[in-house]
Amino acid sequence: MPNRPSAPAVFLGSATDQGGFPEPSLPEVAFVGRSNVGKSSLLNRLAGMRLARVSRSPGRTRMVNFFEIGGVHRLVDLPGYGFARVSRAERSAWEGMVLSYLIGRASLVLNLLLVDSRRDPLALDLEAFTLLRRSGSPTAVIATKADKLTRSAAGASLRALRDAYGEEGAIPVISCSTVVRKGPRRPPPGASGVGIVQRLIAEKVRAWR
Ligand SMILES: Nc1nc2c(ncn2[C@@H]2O[C@H](COP(=O)(O)OP(=O)(O)OP(=O)(O)O)[C@@H](O)[C@H]2O)c(=O)[nH]1
Ligand SMILES: [Mg+2]
Repeated sequence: MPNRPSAPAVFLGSATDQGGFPEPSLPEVAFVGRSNVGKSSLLNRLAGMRLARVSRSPGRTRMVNFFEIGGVHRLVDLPGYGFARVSRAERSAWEGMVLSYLIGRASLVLNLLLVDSRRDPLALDLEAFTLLRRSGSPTAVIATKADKLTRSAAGASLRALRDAYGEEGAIPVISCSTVVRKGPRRPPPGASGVGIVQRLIAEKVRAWR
């Protein structure tokens, strides 16, 4: 998959339930993770353009958003979890929405669980991981914002996350950063992560059907 798709990336639409989801006619990659973890930022980097809204205030993505990339595959931005001030009803609405997408979606070829590199595995992340495993599609864990760590701290974080999620190498755990530093400075930790994720997506998309 080239860095910038030749055909444009387009927003297909948002939905909160199965009735609103597009036909499962192209392979799809789901982005799951805590609010503010960096889902929309990674999605935009992979699309090569600003498609999904990136915000400082958590909890902006409240629907399932579908983006089509080059007419070849789709990136699916799921609402974030774990933001403050959410009621029990809102939480179960979130779970219902995410499960209605994940379970039985024939076109789902890869789940990306995004977790913050700077934090130990959180209970909510482990719960989301369990949910993703129920989808029956392969999952990879993306450790985001690695640029905020020193190289050695980023290495230690990756080891801890591999212990928590890696299932002894069965689940890829990829350190990632979406910031682009200009100039001759050494690239930040995680700089090569976007390319690794891109190759993983390309592999799953190719293998579809
Ligand atoms: N330093 C750094 N900041 C990042 C990175 N990725 C995202 N951010 C910042 O983190 C904040 C949240 O990013 P989003 O991509 O909007 O996060 P999200 O997971 O889509 O959030 P919700 O839609 O609320 O669930 C923004 O201020 C981003 O600029 C990264 O790799 N490095
Ligand atoms: Mg978002």
